[in-house]
Amino acid sequence: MGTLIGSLIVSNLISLPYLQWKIRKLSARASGRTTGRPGSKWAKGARPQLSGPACSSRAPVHVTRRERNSSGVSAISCPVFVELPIDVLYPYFMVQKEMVPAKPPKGLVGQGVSWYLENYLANLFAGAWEPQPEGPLPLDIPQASPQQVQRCVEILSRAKRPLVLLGSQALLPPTPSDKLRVAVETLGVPCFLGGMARGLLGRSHPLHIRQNRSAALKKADVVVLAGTVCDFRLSYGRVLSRSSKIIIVNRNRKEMLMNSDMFWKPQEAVQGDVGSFMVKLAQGLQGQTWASDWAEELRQADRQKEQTFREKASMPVAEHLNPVRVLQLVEETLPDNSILVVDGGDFVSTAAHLVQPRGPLRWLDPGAFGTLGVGAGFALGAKLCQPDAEVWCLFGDGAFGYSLIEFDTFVRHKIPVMALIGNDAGWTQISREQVPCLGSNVACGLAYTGYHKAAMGLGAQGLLLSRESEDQVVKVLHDAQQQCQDGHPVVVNILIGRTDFRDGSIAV
Ligand SMILES: Cc1ncc(C[n+]2csc(CCOP(=O)(O)OP(=O)(O)O)c2C)c(N)n1
Ligand SMILES: [Mg+2]
Repeated sequence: MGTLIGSLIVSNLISLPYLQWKIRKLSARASGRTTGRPGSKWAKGARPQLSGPACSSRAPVHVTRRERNSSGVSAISCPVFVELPIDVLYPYFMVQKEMVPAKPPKGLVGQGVSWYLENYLANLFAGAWEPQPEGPLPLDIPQASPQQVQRCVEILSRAKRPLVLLGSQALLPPTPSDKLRVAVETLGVPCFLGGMARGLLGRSHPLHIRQNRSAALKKADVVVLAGTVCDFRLSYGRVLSRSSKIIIVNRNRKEMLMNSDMFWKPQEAVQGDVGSFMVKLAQGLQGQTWASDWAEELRQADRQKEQTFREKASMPVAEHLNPVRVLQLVEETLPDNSILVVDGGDFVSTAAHLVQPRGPLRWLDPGAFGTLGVGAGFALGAKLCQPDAEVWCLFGDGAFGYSLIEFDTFVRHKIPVMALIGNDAGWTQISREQVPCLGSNVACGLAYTGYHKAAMGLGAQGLLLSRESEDQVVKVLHDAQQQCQDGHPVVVNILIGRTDFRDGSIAV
């Protein structure tokens, strides 16, 4: 914990001033995600007028506790923003000096105002000197009841084609990822892994299905949505079959029932901790097996899809490198101790199909809102919290525009992370639909900018991969790794051409 806090404070202090608000917040989020423990951003001087010493009185502690109590953040994990008013950021005597006149005023009005201000001050700091409980607040995590677990056990025991969709919430404490993995393996149900659950089963596990999720959901007779919600990613629930029995588990009731009774209907809606539920489910179904042809059918569909990826990887592209091939080579080269940070449009969505995180809590992406610009902050938090990990960042060139300048930070503070930029000279995910729809590429075009040179200008190492170095991809990746191991941040600028890999997928 000490290291975690130390790393966070360092990450908060070192990023460039004009980006620090955003970058600090993201690095705190990355630390929370990669360690499974809450990360907090220490925000001194969030705005110029707030700069100055942090308060030495107890008032901010008092305010923070009140906020935490009322916001109910313990049930689900999410970023929480707490803004401290300026008048409680400073010590009592400083505020008193600013607020209350030093000499008692003479006139009636002056005395009235003074009386009002003294009262106001007393209210503001009321209770600030009373002892407050130290340490984290006790968490209030809802749990599935034994009856709910039993009903789910019965539903699953009768299933012929069960399927589990595991999402980020499954990785929240208190269940350690190893225990969750054992539970999922014991359960023996084929599963799709999303968010921070990606990588839970390692590489090429027979229960881990990666492709054709919609088709699998249509065929499954029982689906367990374990920390996965029916938002746009599941087509608001429409992707589920009306004849399937749906079990949904989530700590948050509102999230759990999102779009239910409109496009889908749960058979069992369990408001509770996902990891603990999975462990209990596995215990309740110990010894149960399902016909192997269902899992085999899903694996066969995976193999077919992956064969089409191989074909796409070998297709010639009009110019530069084939991104599918490049990403396949990244997948082959990625070390076991890596953390992947992904930030961009089509390039990183392609990577999501081809590159596998090597373990749970090792994949950081922009999340449901797809907010570009998370890369550098995530990389900073990940590397500081897990210094022994190799942090590999996959960027689109458009997204990298938000993160380039943080290479200055990485250089100054000797934070060796690696950025691989899929440079297709554009906001391709947007132009892919904009051009056919509106007939114009306006605001989507970029240039084949020398990002490796820009990084070198900031003092980082820069490498270029282009058509001329087509047979050097793995070598250049190894060179980048070596430079990182020698303590340097590295940018590999990979010039890529166009493929049809992402045609037909969402482009917003
Ligand atoms: C902050 C932010 N701005 C805009 C968008 C919309 N958006 C989604 S993908 C994308 C294009 C990203 O371009 P790039 O990173 O180069 O990836 P590519 O699609 O070219 O591989 C844009 C602009 C967004 N998701 N977040
Ligand atoms: Mg691009």
